[in-house]
Order: sequence, then C-alpha cells, then structure tokens
Amino acid sequence: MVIGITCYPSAGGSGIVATELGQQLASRGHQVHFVSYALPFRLDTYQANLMFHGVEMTAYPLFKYPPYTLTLAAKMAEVARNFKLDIMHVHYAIPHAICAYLAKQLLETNGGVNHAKIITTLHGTDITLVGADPSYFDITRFSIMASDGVTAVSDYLAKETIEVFKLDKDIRVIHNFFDDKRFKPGARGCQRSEFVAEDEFLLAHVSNFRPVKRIMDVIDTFDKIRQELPARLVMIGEGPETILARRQIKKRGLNDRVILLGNQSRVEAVLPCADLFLVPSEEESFGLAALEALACGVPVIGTSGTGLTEVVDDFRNGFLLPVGDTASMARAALSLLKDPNRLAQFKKAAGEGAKAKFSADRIVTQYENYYQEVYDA
Ligand code: GMT
Repeated sequence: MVIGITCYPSAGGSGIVATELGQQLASRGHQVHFVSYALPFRLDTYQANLMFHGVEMTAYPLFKYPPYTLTLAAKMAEVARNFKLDIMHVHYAIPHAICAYLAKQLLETNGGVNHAKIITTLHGTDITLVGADPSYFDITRFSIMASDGVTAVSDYLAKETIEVFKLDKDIRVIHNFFDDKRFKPGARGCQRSEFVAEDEFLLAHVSNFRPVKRIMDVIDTFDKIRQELPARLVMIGEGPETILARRQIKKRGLNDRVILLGNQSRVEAVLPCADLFLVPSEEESFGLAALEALACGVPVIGTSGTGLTEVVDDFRNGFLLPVGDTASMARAALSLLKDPNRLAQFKKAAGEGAKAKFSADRIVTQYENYYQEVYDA
C-alpha cells in the first residue's frame, strides 16, 4: 500500500510508535511517506521505500501563532495527490486528525478524486489530558468521528475514549510494539561498568519529563532504594521537569548517584544494563518506555490503574503500585534486588513476556490487516 504517516517528530511515545511503524511497513514493501515539521526523532537512517516530506512554515508578523494546522493539511493533501496515498495514518489526534480531514476535503474539491482513507491512532494524552480539555473537546470528538478508522494503543485508552467522548464508534485496539532485533535482553552494546561498579545495582527511567511522569517520585523511590542498597539511577529524556529534577537530585545529595543522559535516540544501547525500570506515572495509556525496558530484560516498577496493567505482568515481570506510593515502590524494588534468584526470574519473564505479546512481527500485521479492512470498507 502507499501510506502517509503524520506524527509529532519530537521524542514522545506517539512519534516513536509512528516512526517504528513506518520503518516496519517500509521493510515489508509498503511505500511510506512521513509528513511532519521535522524529521522524526528515531528516523535517523536511510531506508528503501521511506520518504520524508517537511512542512515549511511561512512567518508573517500578523501571525501571533503560525497556523501549522493549515500548512500541514495542505502538505498532506499535496503528498496524498502526488503519491496516490491509500491511507493517511495520523498519530495523536490533536491536530493531526483534523488536518487529515481537511486534506481530504481539499483533495475532493473541484471534482478531485481522493481514495485515501484516514486512520487516527489515539495515544493517550490526546484523549486523557488535552482532548478532554473543554477548548479541544468538540473538535477532537469531531475529528475522531470523521476518521475512517480509529485505533487506540490499549484497551484502557479505548474505554477511556468511549467514556470521555460518549462515542458510538468502533475503536480497534492495536497495542504498541518493539523491534525485537534491536531491543533484546543482555548487555549487548552497553557497558554496565560505564554506569555502576560491580557491586552496585542500576535503575533506569526514560520519559519526556512532563508532570504526568511524576519525576519526583522516580527520584524519591530511588533515594529510598539507595539508602538500603548500593545503586545508581540513569535517567533518559528531557522536558519541563528536568530543572526540578536536577534541583531535587542536588538537594538530596544524589549528584554522584544519578546520571542524567538527556534525550537518546538509541535507548536500547543503555536499557539492557539496568536491573529495574521505574515508571511511576500519574497516567499512562500504554507505557512504551516500560515495554522497551521489558524487551531488554528489565523488570518494571510502575503504577496500577493505568494502561501499564496491559504491558506489565504484575508479580511476574514487575510490580504495579498506587500512584504516589513511593514507599511501596521502593519496598517492591528492594524485595527483588535483595533476592538474586527472583530478580533473575523476573528479568527472564520480562524479555519473554514482551516478545510473546508485543513483538513488531505480531503487531505490525495487525496494522496491515486493519489498513486493508478500512481501505476496502
Ligand atoms: O507521555 C508520553 O510519553 C508522550 C505521549 C505521546 O503521545 O507522545 O505518550 C503517550 O503515547 C505513548 C505511545 O503510544 C504511550 O506509550 C504513553 O503511555 C502515552 N502517554 C500517556 O498516556 C501519558
């Protein structure tokens, strides 16, 4: 098929899923066209069947807020027309779903023919935080209803979407996935000794450092752990809470215990070195970062009542605890770290569980089948 993919190019989960999906589809022989304002974060190597179309913005003094939505819609229409797209797949509803709708209208004006179907993939905060905000609610609901197909990255998110928007629409759940050729257990490509001494444990965290990730809980949980066991924490990513994190790390005297790596496009080079992954988020529709950790053989300490329940097998390859309960998170982590046999079992179950449920081979086929189904409808 000829597939257009629109996503945020920044280092967030939705852009990463969109990029990895495009790469997988291209390697299966589909022609994939990315449309965005910058080259997506993980789209860093040439690949056959894969093209990128940048959205150029024209600055004009009248525009306090440059109208990216309009420029993007026009670009999507241009790419759809020039390359005869079969599918316009947009990731993160706001504003991409409404841009796809506009692009379709543009293509169909003046007797134009459009055969591209719009598929919107909902990722989480586009529904739970931003979409539910009164200023975006109606337009988000409209753009979901106007899509030819809608997918959500978890049952949790699909239910939340139906509930929040009172929708009568089929939402197909297609879970996130990982490339098992890159994300593997074992310390390949990463030197544990770069982060910890031989007798120390390594904890890891990856996120965009937004308030929803509860970065202070990551630091607090780690602080409690390292008071009982020799350990270090490696934190990957950056965002609005990075400054607060640095301040907190300093205040607690953890400067030599916490390594802040900033954004890294190849997290699979670091994750296999870790013993445990911390993701104490307030909300998580799925938790791609947690899946990538599991895939690398790293058990997860995360939050219950979120989409993480579909990713982590509680008491098998991780522990899920109430939001904010850093005492229980630290206790769960310590119980594992102090029991080498159990830790080894959890690490094994992490890699196996991830591969059995979320390998690219399995999930990308679900997207291909869904594309065909929506195209034929
Ligand atoms: O929270 C993030 O990491 C960013 C956000 C995004 O859209 O970029 O992530 C959401 O989409 C990811 C990919 O589907 C999910 O794995 C995350 O759970 C989800 N984040 C939230 O729901 C908070």
